[in-house]
Amino acid sequence: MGFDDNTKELKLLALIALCFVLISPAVAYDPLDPSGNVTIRWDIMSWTSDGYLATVTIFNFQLYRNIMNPGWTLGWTWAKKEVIWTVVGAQATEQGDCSKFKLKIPHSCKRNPQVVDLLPGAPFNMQYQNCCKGGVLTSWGQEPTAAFSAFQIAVGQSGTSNKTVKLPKDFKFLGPGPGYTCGPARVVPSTVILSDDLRRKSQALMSWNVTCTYSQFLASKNPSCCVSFSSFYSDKITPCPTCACGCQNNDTCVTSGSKIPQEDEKSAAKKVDNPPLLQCTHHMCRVRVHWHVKFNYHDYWRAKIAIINFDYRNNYTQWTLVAQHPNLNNVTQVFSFQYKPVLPYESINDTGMFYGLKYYNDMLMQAGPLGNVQSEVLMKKDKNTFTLKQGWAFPRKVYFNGDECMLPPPDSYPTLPNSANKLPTSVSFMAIYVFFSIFFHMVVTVVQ
Ligand SMILES: *[C@@H]1O[C@H](CO)[C@@H](O)[C@H](O)[C@H]1NC(C)=O
Ligand SMILES: *[C@@H]1O[C@H](CO)[C@@H](O)[C@H](O)[C@H]1NC(C)=O
Ligand SMILES: *[C@@H]1O[C@H](CO)[C@@H](O)[C@H](O)[C@H]1NC(C)=O
Ligand SMILES: *[C@@H]1O[C@H](CO)[C@@H](O)[C@H](O)[C@H]1NC(C)=O
Ligand SMILES: *[C@@H]1O[C@H](CO)[C@@H](O)[C@H](O)[C@H]1NC(C)=O
Ligand SMILES: *[C@@H]1O[C@H](CO)[C@@H](O)[C@H](O)[C@H]1NC(C)=O
Ligand SMILES: CC(=O)N[C@H]1CO[C@H](CO)[C@@H](O)[C@@H]1O
Repeated sequence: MGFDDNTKELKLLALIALCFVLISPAVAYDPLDPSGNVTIRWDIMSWTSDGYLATVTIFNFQLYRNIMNPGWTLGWTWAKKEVIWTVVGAQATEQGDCSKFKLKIPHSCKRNPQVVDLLPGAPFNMQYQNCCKGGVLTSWGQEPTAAFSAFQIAVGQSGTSNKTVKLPKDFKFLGPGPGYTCGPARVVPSTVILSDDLRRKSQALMSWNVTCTYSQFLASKNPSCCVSFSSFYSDKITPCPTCACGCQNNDTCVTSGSKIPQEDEKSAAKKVDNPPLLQCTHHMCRVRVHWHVKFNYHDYWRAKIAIINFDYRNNYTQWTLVAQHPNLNNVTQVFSFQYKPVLPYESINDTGMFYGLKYYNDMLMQAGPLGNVQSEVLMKKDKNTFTLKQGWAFPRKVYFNGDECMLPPPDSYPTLPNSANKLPTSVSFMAIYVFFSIFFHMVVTVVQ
């Protein structure tokens, strides 16, 4: 039982996914995280003489797409002539024209304000609960308690009751780059807020939600990462496709080993939204993921995964790697990364998320000798499906930080040599192991 049903189900799901892709490439839909979204919730906590005081909370409900350095920016357009008197735990990027005000000057008079988070360590009187993360949010799958952020906003000239207040319009979320599309604000049942000691519930006077979804297609027309393959049974390395991430910038790249200009290092330290400064490669990607089929034991097999950064200007904090492979339903052990299954459809357990260990390798350093992280995955074979033939041992899909990476074309995967049908003896196993460990190291460090 089950096998036929499963394949039918798989085919159906694939068909549905394909339809989504074909009908609307620009619509944000990620088959591995179908309900992934960023939700912005406004809770009016009190009415004031000319407006209200609200807590705005941003939730990153995406399973594996984090909001990276330099963080989120939230923008909207006021429905009336509202002004922002104060913001606590964040700040508007521009004050705008407040010349109409004489005594008390608002924080921002822009009709379409943009708000950014404060940096960690902001002065105490400017902090708000769950604020001040430099706009960085982990993904919900990684760490829900670090996947949301809040600030308080005092709004004037807005109406002072739930009948007269108008919802802001045209929300824009940058996280940190483009790619997100926000729906309209919708009034929702008032949020019930639990006090810190969990002993008192209070209720917002009015709440509304805005939901934003991500589309890689809107973010960039080229991928930002690519995948290369190798295996213990072949000396052929399948490199990333040429120009996998576009070759438009190949005249501004830096050849490996040359000195990075001093100013660049300085501006890099300022944590502004730096355009990448890439090492010259044939793929021109910011990140390459290498999947090496390392060992074939009797009941288990082992893959080695390396992630290599080619960008001299950006570290990846709290990076995530998602891989889809049919054998990920039987992961036995993951070395030096954390691992969590991603289960978009209850019945199919073929996708998982890898991420770094805190303070050890949760930051992928800028390009250079430290710009890589590595792991090994041990999987229990299902004797009915396991094979080294036809590239079965390689992942079907790979995402880095929520963006899908370009895979090599399937006909270029390492293939089994004809003689490999005989399993080597355990003595030569050891030799092969040593040889390919060295070989893998070469692949990671030398091959670009
Ligand atoms: C946003 O994500 C949350 C958590 O996964 C989910 O409950 C909610 O339905 C999503 N919202 C939309 C509009 O998809
Ligand atoms: C507005 O507030 C009144 C009481 O303050 C409440 O009865 C009513 O349901 C609220 N309306 C909405 C749309 O929240
Ligand atoms: C509004 O957002 C909050 C927080 O994300 C969520 O718990 C709630 O279910 C949302 N309400 C609706 C109606 O989407
Ligand atoms: C740069 O890209 C162009 C195609 O866009 C290609 O013709 C050229 O050879 C590339 N140059 C280098 C140095 O890779
Ligand atoms: C990356 O992080 C390291 C260690 O925190 C820091 O020294 C370096 O300046 C950072 N590089 C960039 C480009 O932000
Ligand atoms: C999915 O696979 C993982 C191992 O990779 C296993 O721990 C987990 O229990 C599986 N979950 C389901 C629902 O099958
Ligand atoms: C060989 C083996 O252990 N296979 C298991 C893989 O995982 C699925 C469910 O996750 C089990 O049903 C298999 O028995």
